[in-house]
Amino acid sequence: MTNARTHRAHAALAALGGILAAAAGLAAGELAAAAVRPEAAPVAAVGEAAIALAPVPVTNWAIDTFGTNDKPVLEAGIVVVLVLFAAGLGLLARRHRAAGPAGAAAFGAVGALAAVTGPGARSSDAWPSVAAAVAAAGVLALLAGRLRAAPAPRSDGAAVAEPAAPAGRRRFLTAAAATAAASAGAGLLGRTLHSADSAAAAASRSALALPAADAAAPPVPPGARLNVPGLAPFITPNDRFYRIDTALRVPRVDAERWRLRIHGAGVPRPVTWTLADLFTREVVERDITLACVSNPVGGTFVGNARWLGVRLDGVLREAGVRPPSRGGPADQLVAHSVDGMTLGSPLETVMDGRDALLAFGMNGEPLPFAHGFPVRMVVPGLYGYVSACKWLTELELTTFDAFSAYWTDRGWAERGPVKTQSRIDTPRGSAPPRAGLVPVAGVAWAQHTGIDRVEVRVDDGPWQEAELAEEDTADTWRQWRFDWRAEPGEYRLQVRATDRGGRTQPAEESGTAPDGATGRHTVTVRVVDA
Ligand SMILES: Nc1nc2c(c(=O)[nH]1)N[C@H]1C(S)=C(S)[C@@H](COP(=O)(O)O)O[C@H]1N2
Ligand SMILES: [Mo]
Repeated sequence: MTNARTHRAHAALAALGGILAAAAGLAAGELAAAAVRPEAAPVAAVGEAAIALAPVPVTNWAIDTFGTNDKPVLEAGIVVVLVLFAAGLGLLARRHRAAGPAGAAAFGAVGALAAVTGPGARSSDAWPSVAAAVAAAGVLALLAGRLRAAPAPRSDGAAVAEPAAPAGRRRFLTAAAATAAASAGAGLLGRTLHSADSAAAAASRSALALPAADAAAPPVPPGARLNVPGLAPFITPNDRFYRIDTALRVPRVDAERWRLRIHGAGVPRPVTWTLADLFTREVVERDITLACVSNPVGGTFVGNARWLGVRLDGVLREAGVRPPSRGGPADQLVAHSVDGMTLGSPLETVMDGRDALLAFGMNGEPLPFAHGFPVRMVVPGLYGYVSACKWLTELELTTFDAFSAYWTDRGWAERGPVKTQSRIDTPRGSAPPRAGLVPVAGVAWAQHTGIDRVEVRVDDGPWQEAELAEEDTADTWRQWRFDWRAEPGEYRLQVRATDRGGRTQPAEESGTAPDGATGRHTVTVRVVDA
């Protein structure tokens, strides 16, 4: 082997040592997290912190770019940074014995800090990161020590013929292989312990028999569904329903262990409910369209489902809660989730008689884990971020002055009534329509107000009225269609909706922050020869 090649090989081994030390750290962290709390695992904790600290434009960019994959992309990014850092640390540790422990401590401190400052964190959440740092430092010391026994060639280029070198390298490789195996084993064990918990939760979900509705929703009127290929289905299937939340790992709550506590300002009778308690109340079924404030004009963060649950106002009233208009001291209802998230709703709105629900069923099955199993809130007419708390565990009565919820803290509006919106689902760029009669179709929504008119415009032509599908309820979106006689060419199609209050969507375009996007969805369509 030439001198330079030996040198490179030695450096590669040192970098490998660093990476293996990091792997051992992560595995130890994973194992400790299984004992403490899955969210406290170092990568998960750093990921949660990154989500919490990211400025709103960055989160929006991530959601726009990666959609629902934003979280795996983030975790992968953290691991890549860690691997690079660890490789560098491995190189440094060849010369400086203190580098390994110092670097591991630094990373452990970042993990621990992220873990204890996350939403819903406890001080014990630091332990997995501490365990990770100790394991990483120990492994790095061991591997770097072995490598020092296999010294690199002198940089003056003098020939090396140190008999110890091959033996040292062999000992390094043995230790490296043992570390890799032990890390894989510990990591797997951690994951297995974690998945035993989630298996119990999954079993509780499969075993759950939803109660029948005392007040069933009438069937969706046949006229509410327009049969146009490419148009979003009137009811969004659960596996196609958008998902927006900050949870890197979807919380899996065991239905048997679930509790809902109601307490706070003006609650004379704080109560704690189990799922079985909720099931004994009057069970209602409602079709409600849920929309995200981060939905850009024309976007897909909106879906319509048939929810099964109990009325939120009834549950609150039973606990003695009065809305501000009846002299109650609280004006904000803060929903807490098992992962520490807080969402604040205007109490007056959720108690004004609309069908605000504590929902446990979604389209005929228990809520999927990703959509809040076992119980979430759904409030028609409010964006999800101020109402639709998933994995709900606590309802706290307070005031907007006294408490600022998670998104409000990050610059989003304190109150989030939905804005009237419409979307063109077809035609869209991918499949150019043929000249002739082209069906243009989409959905429009103004929950709890209702949609009264949808109009379409071709280029700068006049606004033309679209055909509206029959309304299911004022809380659901409404499909529409417009038959367009089109010649070959390129066109701009635009849509606007008018709600039951007579308000037409404004032309002014504004971004999603702080209180929801405005503007009219516009698509460019190329019509080809028939
Ligand atoms: N616990 C928890 N609940 C949450 C969120 C969250 O991050 N954590 N996100 C909210 C937001 S911003 C929206 S738009 C809706 C989305 O609900 P979905 O994922 O079921 O579509 O959930 C809301 N409930
Ligand atoms: Mo949202």
